[in-house]
Amino acid sequence: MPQKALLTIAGTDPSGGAGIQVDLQVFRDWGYHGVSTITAVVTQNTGGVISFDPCREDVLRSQLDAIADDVPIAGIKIGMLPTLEGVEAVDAFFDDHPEFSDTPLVIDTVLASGSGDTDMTRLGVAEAMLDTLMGRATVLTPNVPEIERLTGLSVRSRDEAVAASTELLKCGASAVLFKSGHMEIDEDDVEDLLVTADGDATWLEPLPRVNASIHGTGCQLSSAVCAALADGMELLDAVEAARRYLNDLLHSNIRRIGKGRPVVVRAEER
Ligand code: PXL
Repeated sequence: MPQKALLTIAGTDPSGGAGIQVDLQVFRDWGYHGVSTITAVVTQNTGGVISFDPCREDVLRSQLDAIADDVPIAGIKIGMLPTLEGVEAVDAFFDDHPEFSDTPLVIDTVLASGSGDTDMTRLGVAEAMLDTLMGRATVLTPNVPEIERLTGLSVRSRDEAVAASTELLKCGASAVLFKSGHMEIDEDDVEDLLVTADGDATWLEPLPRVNASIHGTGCQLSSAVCAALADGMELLDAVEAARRYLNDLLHSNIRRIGKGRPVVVRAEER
């Protein structure tokens, strides 16, 4: 039996801090070979996103078919998916490959860049994702601005976070991992929330906050959850393990490699 791999369906980041480039590094950290299909070429550096060019939908689909027909896949992560045509192509791919119906699927609900200043999707894409792909997810990983835009609800308190996550689950996803990072309900720690379709809402272990705006954290958390689920962990354990993995990196491996935001590095300093 060939070795199982993890698949990321996402956009690129030339700086290596986010997107496909960092997803593959996370998969490697968790002991998996990474396979990747590109949804968009993003022109960006550590200073931010400048522009993006979506991959043609038939090219996205043929990348997916080529790899899915070849390599056994233990988990799938979807990141930036900026066009309606792209969403339709990926949704049709899942329709045509029912063998993935039990494969863990983590969808990072990327709507804007982590710094929040640049739209990463075209108009109507969030709604199309809600109506189609998001319903297939094992877990969605929205941050505050994303869950507010997806549900139309404002999230300023713990109760509102539970309410918005519960609302988001109406799309059919099995769970929502709500990232409270932007909210500062606690000055020193980050307390994320896991809400499952069977009605459980669990505030997760508080982890020490890093007081810097680091590029690529959402990409890395969702990829790590994907890897932990592929390992066979229960959802709550997988999410906690992924959060601890990222939090450790954020406290030890942060460097400014360029003029803009710091990133997680895995190489030795030279
Ligand atoms: O974190 C959202 C995100 C996803 N994908 C790519 C990105 C970013 C943020 O900058 O660059 C390629």
